[in-house]
Amino acid sequence: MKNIKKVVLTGIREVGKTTIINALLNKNLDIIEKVSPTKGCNRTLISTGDRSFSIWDFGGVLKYRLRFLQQHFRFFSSLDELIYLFDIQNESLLFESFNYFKNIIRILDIFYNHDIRYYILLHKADPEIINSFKIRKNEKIILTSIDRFAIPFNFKIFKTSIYYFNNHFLDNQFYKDEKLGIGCLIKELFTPKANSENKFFN
Ligand SMILES: Nc1nc2c(ncn2[C@@H]2O[C@H](COP(=O)(O)OP(=O)(O)OP(=O)(O)O)[C@@H](O)[C@H]2O)c(=O)[nH]1
Ligand SMILES: [Mg+2]
Repeated sequence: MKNIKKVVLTGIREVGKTTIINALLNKNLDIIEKVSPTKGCNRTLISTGDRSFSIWDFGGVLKYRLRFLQQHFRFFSSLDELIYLFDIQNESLLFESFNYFKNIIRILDIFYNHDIRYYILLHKADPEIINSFKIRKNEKIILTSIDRFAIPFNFKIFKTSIYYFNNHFLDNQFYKDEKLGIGCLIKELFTPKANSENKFFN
């Protein structure tokens, strides 16, 4: 039987979770499709060779977020990778986003403190604004909040955008290297090319 890894993509509403999954599935993004807010949680299976990933796309609307936290045993158990998205463009939602992040981390720390890979995406860092004052400022706000909160886990953090999407990696190393997970794949496909020098990490 295949070893299926469970990956959760989460964050508050409209941060771009479903769009990333659609890009991974369609393998190209000529146009960014309009997506509706995710209702509840959608699961997608991505298989490569002997490996399969069950990707859980958590709806970011408040009523679903409350359900995931209250019924965490249904949603967070047996987790292999957690990918948390912030919308780095939307300053007004950073506080709400960080609160949700803290709640998830607390639950994982208390109930599921095992071998999970953690990633934070500072998403919507689009090419034309990635170096702007606003993006740098929001990045600082998020990183400072994370530092203050003293997360008990080791996170990989990177700035991503759908506009960097590049599928050159899909059919190559990722499928051959059994150590690489979905967080690593997202980094490869959705960050500026210059970043991809430090390609492989765990
Ligand atoms: N500028 C910009 N917009 C993006 C990016 N990624 C996604 N979006 C847009 O953000 C909006 C929300 O995207 P979704 O993928 O539906 O967000 P979501 O996190 O799944 O939202 P919920 O299902 O409500 O939790 C859409 O209009 C996307 O086109 C990005 O990298 N940059
Ligand atoms: Mg969605």
